[in-house]
Amino acid sequence: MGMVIIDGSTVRAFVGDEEQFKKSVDERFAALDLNRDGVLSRSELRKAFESMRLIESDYGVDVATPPQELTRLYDSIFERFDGDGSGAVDLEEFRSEMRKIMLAIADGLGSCPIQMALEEDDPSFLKRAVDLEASKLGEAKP
Ligand SMILES: [Ca+2]
Repeated sequence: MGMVIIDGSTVRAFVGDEEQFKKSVDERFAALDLNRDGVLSRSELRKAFESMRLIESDYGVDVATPPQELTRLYDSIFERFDGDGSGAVDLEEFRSEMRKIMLAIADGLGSCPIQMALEEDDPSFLKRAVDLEASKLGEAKP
């Protein structure tokens, strides 16, 4: 486990890197589409959020949250993702909502860096953002 410093610009650079961001989001979508029907169902999306740890870190939910409340929360997230109300989230909807969420995180972080503990194989998008920044810094060195 390593400690990394992350701020809004790290996240914004990741979202702004069309190729990297799209690749990360598309990979995640494919991994989450468990029955491979090309869309995310309510339960697939719920699993997504459980695995991404976005809920704990970004929605401020702690482990003591009652199950009914969590279900309500996941329902409201699903409805946000399912922009056209079709009952399933397609890749376009997933991309656009992930972009909004990451930008909201960036705004939340602002220019005030926070220290985060990340596992080397951490699957979160924040880890991707940090890796991308690190690789760019690496390239900039003589
Ligand atoms: Ca599916």
